[in-house]
Amino acid sequence: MARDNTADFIALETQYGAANYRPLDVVLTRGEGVHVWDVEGRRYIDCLSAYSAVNQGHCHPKILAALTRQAQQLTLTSRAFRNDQLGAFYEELCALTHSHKALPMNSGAEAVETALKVARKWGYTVKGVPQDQAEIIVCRDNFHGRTLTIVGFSTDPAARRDFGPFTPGFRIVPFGDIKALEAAITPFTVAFLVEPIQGEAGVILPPPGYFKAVRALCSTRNVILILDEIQTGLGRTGKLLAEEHEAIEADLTLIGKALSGGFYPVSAVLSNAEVMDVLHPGEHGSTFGGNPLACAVARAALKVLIEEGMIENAMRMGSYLKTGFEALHSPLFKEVRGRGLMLAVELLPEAGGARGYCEALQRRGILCKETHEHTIRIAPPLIITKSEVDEVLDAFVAVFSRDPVSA
Ligand code: IF1
Repeated sequence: MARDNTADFIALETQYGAANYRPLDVVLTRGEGVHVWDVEGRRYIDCLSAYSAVNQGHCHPKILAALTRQAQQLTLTSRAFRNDQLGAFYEELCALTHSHKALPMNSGAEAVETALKVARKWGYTVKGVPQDQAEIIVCRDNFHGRTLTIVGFSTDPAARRDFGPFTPGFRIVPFGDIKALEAAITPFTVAFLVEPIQGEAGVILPPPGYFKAVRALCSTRNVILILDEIQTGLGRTGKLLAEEHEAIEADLTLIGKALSGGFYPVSAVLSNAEVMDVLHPGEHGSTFGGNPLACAVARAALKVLIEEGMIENAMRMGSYLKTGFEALHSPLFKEVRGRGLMLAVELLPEAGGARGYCEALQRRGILCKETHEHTIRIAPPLIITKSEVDEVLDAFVAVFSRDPVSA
C-alpha cells in the first residue's frame, strides 16, 4: 500500500489501532518551532503544543543536542545504580522551583499517583490518621490522568464508565468553592489535589482569592496541598508555576509534559515541606524514572525555557492573543478566557459545536483542538512571535465571520 498520503496513514491507524482517540485528519511528519508540516507538505501553526508538552517549540535545537549527546553516552541505568545526570537535575530543578526535594517519574499520571501515595503515607506516619482511613479531596471536573485510581475520582462519565471498581478514599468538591472544601475536610483528610486552572474542563479559572483561601485552610487543618501543574506549569500561564499568580506555595507540586520539551516523557513531584521524607527504599520507584537521558533532556528543557525568555513571552503574547480574540466581537463567542498562553474560546450553543471550526482553522493552517462540545483550546508554543499570533488571529477572523463549512 502506498503510504505517502493522508488517507493511507489514516486507514492504517484505523485498521490496527485502538480507537481511543478522535484526532483531526491531519498526519504530521515534521515540526520546527511553532510550526508543523503534514505528509502533504502543508505547514501549520501548532496551537495545541501537544497539550502543553512542547512549550519550548518543536524540536528545539538545544534540547535535541542534549538528547543526542546523552543518547550516545548513557541512556538508562535503573535506580539500582546512580548516574551522573540525576544529581544535577535535582539541584537545578529544586533551585528553579524553590523546592527541597524532587522525585522523578515519567508520565504525568505517574507523578499524580506518586503524590497520592506520599500524601497517604504522610497522613498515617506524621498526621496520625488511623490505618486505611485516609481521605483525599479532589475537584469536580478534574483531569489528572488515566490510571484506574485517577479515573476513579473523575466526574467525567466517559473517563470512568465501565472501568470500576475503583480505589476508595476520595471525596469530590466543586472547583472554586472554598466553603465546600472546608465542609469536606475531616480529621482523616490528608490532602487536597487540585489544578490551578482546570484544563480538560475547558480552561476554567477559579474566583480571585480562591487559592489564597485554599492555602490558608490547608495549613490550619493540616492538609497537604497538592497542585497539579502538569499542564499549567513551566511557563504556560506566563509564570514558571501558576501558583505564583496567587502568591502561594503548594506542599507538593506536580510537573510533567514540558519538563522534557516534548522529547521524552519526564515528570516530577516537587516537595516544599519535608513531606517527601516519608518515603524509604523499596516503597516507590520506576524503571525509567530519573534515567540519565531523561535528566539530560529535562535539564536542557528547563534551561532554554528560562534563558530564552519563554515565560515572559508567554505572558506578553498571551495577553496580546486574548485581547485579539476579544476584539473579534464574534457573535458566536460566548467567552474568551485563560491566562498566559493557556487560552480557550467558548462558543455559543447555536454555533453548532467547536469541532467544525477546528477543521476550518486547520484548512487555514492553524491546528487547534476542541474540548467538550463548545470550547476551542488555544495553547501555542511559548516562543510564538507577534506576527505568528497575527496569523492565528487572521485565521480566526476568517473562520468566525462565515459559515464553517465554506470557511
Ligand atoms: C490525553 C486534557 C490536556 C493533565 C493534568 C495530569 C495529566 C494531564 C492537569 C496526565 C494530562 C492530557 C492527557 C491527554 C489530554 C490531555 C489534556 F485534554 F485531557 F486536558 F493536556 F489538556 N494532570 N493531560 O492535563 O498526564 O499521564 O498524560 O502525562 O490524551 O489523555 P499524562
